[in-house]
Amino acid sequence: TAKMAEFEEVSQKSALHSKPVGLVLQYGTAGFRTNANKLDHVMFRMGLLATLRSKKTKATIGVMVTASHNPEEDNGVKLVDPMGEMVTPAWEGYATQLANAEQEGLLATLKDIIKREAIDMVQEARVFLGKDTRRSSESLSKAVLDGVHALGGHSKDYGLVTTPQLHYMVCCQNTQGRYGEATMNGYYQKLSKAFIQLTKNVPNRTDDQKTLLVDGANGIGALKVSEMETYLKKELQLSLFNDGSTGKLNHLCGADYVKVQQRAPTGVEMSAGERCCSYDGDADRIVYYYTDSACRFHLLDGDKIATLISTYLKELLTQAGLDLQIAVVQTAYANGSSTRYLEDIMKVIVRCTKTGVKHLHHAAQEFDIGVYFEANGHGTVLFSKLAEEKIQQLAQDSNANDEKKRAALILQNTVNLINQTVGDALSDMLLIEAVLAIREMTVQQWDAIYTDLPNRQLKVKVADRRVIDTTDAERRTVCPAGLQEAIDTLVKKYNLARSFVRPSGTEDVVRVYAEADTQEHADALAYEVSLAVYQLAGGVGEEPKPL
Ligand code: G16
Repeated sequence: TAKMAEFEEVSQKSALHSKPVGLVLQYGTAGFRTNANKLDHVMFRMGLLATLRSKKTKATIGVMVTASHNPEEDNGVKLVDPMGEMVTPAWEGYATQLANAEQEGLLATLKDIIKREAIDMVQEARVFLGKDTRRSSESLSKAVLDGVHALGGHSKDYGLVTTPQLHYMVCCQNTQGRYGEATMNGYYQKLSKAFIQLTKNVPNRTDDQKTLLVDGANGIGALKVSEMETYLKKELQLSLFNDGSTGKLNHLCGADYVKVQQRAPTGVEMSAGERCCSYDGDADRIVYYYTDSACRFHLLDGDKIATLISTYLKELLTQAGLDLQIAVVQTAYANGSSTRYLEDIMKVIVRCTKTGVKHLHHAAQEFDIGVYFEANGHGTVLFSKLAEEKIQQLAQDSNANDEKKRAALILQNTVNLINQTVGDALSDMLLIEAVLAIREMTVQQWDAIYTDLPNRQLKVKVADRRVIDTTDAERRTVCPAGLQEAIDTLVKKYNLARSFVRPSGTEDVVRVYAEADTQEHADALAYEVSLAVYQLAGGVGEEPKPL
């Protein structure tokens, strides 16, 4: 039968992508991620899994080959569900089983998933594929295709795309074009049209306001923002740095570097007051920054972005007279000042979830308008069906007064500008630029909305980071014994202090976050908590040192 032939094909092809005996990988915050030379078998098997997922959902599934913010030597894979979301926890479980099955157990594991999910193997399958600019991405994406084809799935290879562009294509395909056209041209057209609509009526935008410095992290974002620029018809003029022509991916540049190090990337020529932004390695994150006349560096991270966008949306809702509930979703990394500002001054609902956009995305879906951003700059805005309908109705209502109608039209273009499938550096950048233009705000005025509490992030190496178990959206640890008590004691020494630790789901480290009233105190607390992790959670290598 056809089915038997397919299993035979899987058997033969999998031998060409064999698994190193004993290698065990965990499905992390955003899929599998490790050194690229350990991933060939994982890619082949994720091709198999995506095909099964497509048969199960009767929809197109996406596979993105990228390790995003990780160093060039790493790679990884992100799976995209039909509406452009991340795959569900049950399927993350299957992914783990499939990736870790020894060679001789692969078919049995595959058949087990087919049985448990009652998958109709005769059903057609379609997988969209994308990859970032890493050297290893080329051969690893071929391994994915081998997996798809072994199970008889159809494939469309988009080649070099950003992660959010692939999410977008999957969503367009599965909504039969209602979300947009599943081509690069369709993506650029939709975003640029909305951006031009939003900015064209802003009076007297100066050249300075239309200019933005972009750090492309030497990755895929640099390529794609250059492609998009021609569509923007000079309404936004970009100076691109770290475009990948010479520098190394994510090395001393990119959103993660800028956020964690709290300093400008290398290779960007910025003068005082100029607006700059950095993408990460697959362009799903963005952070903004500038230096002031005293050469001090100012970071505008995901929290500042969420505040800017939610303030803007709230104002528009008021002007439009629309009664829609707006909420902001953050993680434990959100700066305490941002949470206080959102709750106390802005009076919006704030939710906190575990790290990982998949968690934030789901929490944001519970509201009419859910703005979600991780402090690292990963985020977007979700509009419920009801919210989109109300906005549209008002925009078309001939009886509505001018102010209401104008606000509704702005909201409508804003919806079109946002990539609702996942955080998207290009879309977020255009949104931020549009908001600053419409509200006639400078980057300094945006920065002044609230003042960040000084903070510090550190990494600690331990023998096995799984010994750390957390609760309360990762704000407290329950294992190993004594660690939370140690953190509590240390936090009490400082004013306005807060600290937590969690195992990273993308790197082999434990992450430590601390904030306090001064930078010295935040640094001291981060160091002391790192030392506690090192001592109580099996630290390896050099002991942490004071900063
Ligand atoms: C991924 C996830 C993000 C997460 C980040 C760091 O980002 O998509 O949600 O914040 O990893 O995760 P962790 O602290 O567990 O290492 P990216 O941009 O690297 O794909």
